[in-house]
Amino acid sequence: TMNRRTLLASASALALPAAAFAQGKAEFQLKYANNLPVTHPMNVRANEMAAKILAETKGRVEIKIFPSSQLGNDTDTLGQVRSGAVDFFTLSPLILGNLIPSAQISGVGFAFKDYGQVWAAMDGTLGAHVRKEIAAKSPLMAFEKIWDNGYRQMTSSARAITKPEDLKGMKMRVPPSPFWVSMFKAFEASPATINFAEVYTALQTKVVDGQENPLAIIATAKLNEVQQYCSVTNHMWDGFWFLANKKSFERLPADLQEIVARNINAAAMLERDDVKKLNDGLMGELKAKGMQFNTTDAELFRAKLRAAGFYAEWHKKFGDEAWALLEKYTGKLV
Ligand code: X2X
Repeated sequence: TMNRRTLLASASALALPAAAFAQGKAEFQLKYANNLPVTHPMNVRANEMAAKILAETKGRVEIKIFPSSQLGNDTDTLGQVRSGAVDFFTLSPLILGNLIPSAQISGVGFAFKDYGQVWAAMDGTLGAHVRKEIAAKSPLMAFEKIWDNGYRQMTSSARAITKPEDLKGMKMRVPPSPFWVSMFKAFEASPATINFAEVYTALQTKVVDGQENPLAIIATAKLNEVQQYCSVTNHMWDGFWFLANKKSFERLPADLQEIVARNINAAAMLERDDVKKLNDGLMGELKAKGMQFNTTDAELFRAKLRAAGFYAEWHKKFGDEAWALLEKYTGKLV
């Protein structure tokens, strides 16, 4: 039998406010699913956020967190949040692209030069444009502040990727998103869409040779155990829209909606700081664990995308108006 200490330790490892959920007495019990390990800042901040919401609503709103794709992979969970079986879900704008194609615009390769541009755009009119599309064209809504994932880097078990030619024919895992497939086809890699829940195993069994993710994910999901090389490409920025099933959220009285929304957005701001610090500081730690790093010349990769017609194709798909919203923050892209 578990003693009290073991119980507490396992409860905190699951990132659940144990006392509240053990009782399950809240008037509104909401499920929040995500695809990341409990140790990632997203879950650390979400856990604090849920505790604050429980306290501020005097126990009326309980948010139960399901990390690590416990309720299913991203494709399944997107279905569940659409139907209302799950109430909240954090998802990359690019995977959301399966439902709302225009959401993918924040993933354009080498678009945002720095975080100044990222937050100006996503907290500004580009983000507002995407959130409006989500609310208008799906049963979902996105809270105002997007959560950070970070700038993505390429890893491989086959060879170091130092120039675009190294990607030629390489079996690369990409998240399930038309935009990601298009980008890695433009690099002449051989992209395979695999949900994050299956990535570690796919890399371990060499179903694919490589993948791309920010260092915070590589470290917390321990992908360095199955990937030897890491190429600092910063080929795109990625975030997570904090999505709600509209009906679930609207069931809450207005005063509770305000408390929930305010705490979700405040947690996003804290998570952004954590993720930036983590991504900036992890290279040394991963090197010490045996990962080999190399730098790359971004202009070579960008030129490859340009030559493949990647920017022209997506400019056309997103349309002039949306593309202008992006370039308002990034400057001319091509
Ligand atoms: O699936 C991924 O690679 C991840 C964790 O970065 C996303 O959710 C997009």
